[in-house]
Amino acid sequence: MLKTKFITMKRIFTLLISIISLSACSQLKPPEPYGPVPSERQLAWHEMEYYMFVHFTVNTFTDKEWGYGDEKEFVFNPSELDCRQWAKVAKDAGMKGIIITAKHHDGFCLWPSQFTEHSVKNSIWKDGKGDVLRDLRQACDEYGLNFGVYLSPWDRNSSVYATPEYLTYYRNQLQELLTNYGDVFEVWFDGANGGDGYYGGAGETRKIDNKTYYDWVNTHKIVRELQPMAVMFSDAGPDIRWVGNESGMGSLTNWCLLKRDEMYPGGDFAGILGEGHENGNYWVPAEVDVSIRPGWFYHQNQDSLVRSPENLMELYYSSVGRNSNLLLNVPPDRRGLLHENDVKSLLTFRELLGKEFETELAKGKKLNATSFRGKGYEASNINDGNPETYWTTKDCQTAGDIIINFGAETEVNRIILQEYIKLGQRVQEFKVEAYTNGEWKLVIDGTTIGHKVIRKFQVVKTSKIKVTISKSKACPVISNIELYRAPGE
Ligand code: FUL
Repeated sequence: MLKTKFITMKRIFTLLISIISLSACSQLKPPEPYGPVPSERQLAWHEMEYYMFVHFTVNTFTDKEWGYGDEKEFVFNPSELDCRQWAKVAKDAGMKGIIITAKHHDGFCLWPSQFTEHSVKNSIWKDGKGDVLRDLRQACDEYGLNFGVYLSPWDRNSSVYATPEYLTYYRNQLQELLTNYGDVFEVWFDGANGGDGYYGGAGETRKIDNKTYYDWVNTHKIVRELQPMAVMFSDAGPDIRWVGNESGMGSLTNWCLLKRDEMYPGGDFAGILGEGHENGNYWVPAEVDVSIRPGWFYHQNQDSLVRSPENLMELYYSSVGRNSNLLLNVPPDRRGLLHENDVKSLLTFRELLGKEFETELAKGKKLNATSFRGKGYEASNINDGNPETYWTTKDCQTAGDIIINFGAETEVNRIILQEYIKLGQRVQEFKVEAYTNGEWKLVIDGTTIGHKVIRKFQVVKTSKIKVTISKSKACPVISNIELYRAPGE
């Protein structure tokens, strides 16, 4: 009798223990991913944030933006071409890679493609033995930069453009680029398409149907097969999307999500691309492409129109600061070098950027959250320098706040916020407040966060900053918050 009683009690006890540990366990499990999440290649791309675009071809020598396709190969003749100079400048400027126009709309190839005569192999440069892509690859390796290619789908030189045969030609070229030049981090598919051109001497207008002509699905397969880590850019993805303008403006509300199936490259979607789709079913983040000069290609008469370091800073805030990557075009001149004015501006901007984010103010300070998920998900994770840790709440909570206590009156005017995007983009609304004269005062408010948001505000002197996630699709997951006092007001 006593024995049975003992066994029953033991059973109840064991049951209780397992219920307790189960609920504790389930509470401490990380949140489930919400909605689409980035692929490994997209995560690597997000980390890059800022890299160089290089527009260089026959246009550099003919002073054009769009070559007609009839340019003689000999016009391409840089006197001092030095890809190492480009790479050194990119590195010193804090950039993480270079994407080059391997072929622009004029069809001229910067590498000796075996599928056309319209390339460097028939130029005077290096007696036709040169290969800009090879030189750039080597320079990128030397300076630890990633390497990417732009291969214009529109080809105004090709006699077969607008026929099915052109697709084979285009894909052959893509294959050359993706097999002979090492790892490629991004393949840039431009959206400009069709129109008049040389087309092997026909000199006519050729129109194609953007939706069907290029059969993108099968072209994409080539990239996936040959360069699995490369992201593909176009105005409709598949991996990275155009931001919808060429003026350097990312959107304040910026979802990394897109209803990609409803779109196609070269379509009329510019109005949608800034914000993306809140309920998009694919992860397709935005890239801001913009030139340091008015043109994409070098024109001597624009030497005095290079963006100032301060202007580049504005671009940085409106791109990287708005959950986008910044692809900044710096076109080499006829020597084949980045012009002195451009270099000066880039390097001064780099210095300014260093000063802007010199001392992080939240480091080592006391952090509190009104609520958090449990052990392992504390507020202190948002400032531990580890991108893999984060603060989050229980699954049922879709709002929450974190207070950063400086311990003394401190001047602040910049904030960086990051979501842990491996679990999806969740935050819909946030606000930042400062504790002044005994009350919380609004400093800034915003909508989406995503990979990164950097916001400026007027200097506040405060002992505490509160970051509130006021609306989120699911429990907010914040991996990083930084605060700064940048020079100036
Ligand atoms: C556009 C092109 O037409 C421009 O020439 C430039 O290459 C820009 C980046 O993309 O669509």
